[in-house]
Amino acid sequence: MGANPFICGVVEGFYGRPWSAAQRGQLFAWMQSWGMNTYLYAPKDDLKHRLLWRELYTESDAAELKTLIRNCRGKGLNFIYAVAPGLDLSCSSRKDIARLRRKASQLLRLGCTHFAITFDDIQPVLSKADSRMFNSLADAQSVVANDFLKHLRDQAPDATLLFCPTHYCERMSGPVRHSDYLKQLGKLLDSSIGIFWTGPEIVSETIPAESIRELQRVLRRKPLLWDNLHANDYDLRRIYLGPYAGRPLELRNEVAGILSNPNCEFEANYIPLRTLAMFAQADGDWDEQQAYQTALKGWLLQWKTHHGRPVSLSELEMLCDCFHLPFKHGPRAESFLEDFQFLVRTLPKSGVAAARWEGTCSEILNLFDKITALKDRGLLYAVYRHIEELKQETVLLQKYLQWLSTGPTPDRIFTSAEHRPGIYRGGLVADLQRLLPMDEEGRFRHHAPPNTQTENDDSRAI
Ligand code: GDL
Repeated sequence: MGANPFICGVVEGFYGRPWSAAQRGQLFAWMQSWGMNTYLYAPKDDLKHRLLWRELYTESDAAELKTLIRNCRGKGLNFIYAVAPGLDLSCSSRKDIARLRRKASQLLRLGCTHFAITFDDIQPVLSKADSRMFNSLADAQSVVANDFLKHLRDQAPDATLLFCPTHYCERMSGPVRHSDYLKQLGKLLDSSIGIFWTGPEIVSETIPAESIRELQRVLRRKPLLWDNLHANDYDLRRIYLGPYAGRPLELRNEVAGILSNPNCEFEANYIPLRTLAMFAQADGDWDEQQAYQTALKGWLLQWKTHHGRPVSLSELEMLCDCFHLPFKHGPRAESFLEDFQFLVRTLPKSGVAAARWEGTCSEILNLFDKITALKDRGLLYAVYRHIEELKQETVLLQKYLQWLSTGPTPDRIFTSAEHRPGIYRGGLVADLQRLLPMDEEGRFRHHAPPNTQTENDDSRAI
């Protein structure tokens, strides 16, 4: 990774089913054509990356990895292999250190020269044995990482190493200038080792450049952003088709690079990654909305159908507005919500809001019909359940408004033949969610205070 070019690319670093060889092939082609340069292999559920990190890859797995590395490098991209030993690594065990080296040697033989060692999502404590040998968690992890780098360099002089800390965002570390853990990493880790950071939060809505300047001083280097903006492994009902957003352009001067850890559904990542590439290359001005529009046009080309009815740009935009970003709906989704709230209050009058509401409903229903004929079946399966769910809710709301406009008395109950009570939106998780209702801001309120309970309620506890 030579003379410090800005690192820009993708970390396959989520929980869940790792991407297939074909999906990674498509990813490399996208990345090459968009001018990205780095792919980090870190799928949490590749057993030999994390849970069974001590084990070597079998001959056939190794052959697949070798091909992957060759294909990645063949596209001019850096391939980085990450090992995540933190769940049960004993830093003081010579055997474990030897196993780490053995793992690195296998990957070196497969043609890999860039590595990462990751200690995210583990308990931030030293084991008893380790605390006899090391002063702190940072001390133990730094010794392991420095030894790992030395072992790599002994075999491949141009080898590089990246490091993911156990506290990888401000929510975990607290104010960075007061974090002993981060300060020690800064001091003890070999100065050539890049350190990952996800921003103020695990999933950061915004990442101010200033927050990184302070971190740089603590880490004594520019951190490398592991950006979880589009990651959806923590709530698989969500999917994020919106643009790279909430990061100012000057952030690029403060970090060594940005790797996006995006949606588990590979095919859903066109816009997130395309716009990240545009962000990394933007000259002077950066307009998220403009980048979004450009990426939408590019993505539309992948939405070819078998019948003669192509998906339109407006339908695709509506879809991406509906499944946008963790903290924000797209503009059309916002109007869709507002129009419904308005119509519920004003029916049976019609007007601009009613026309716009109906227009969006039709687009959603049409889109659903069209996507089943998509040529790219991978793309279809990536978005299918989300569009299906959107369609179901749309039909339900449409019917509800129709019913309201007939002027039912308040004691009447609305039903829909397709949305059967107890089945539709049913299941244990839905029941559990109802136990702890969320307010409009997504927060959970205190339950009714105990003194509002009746005596009868109390008797139930006996
Ligand atoms: C994390 C995990 C990552 C996961 C992401 C989103 C890091 C460094 N680690 O904490 O594997 O995909 O959150 O859930 O981000």
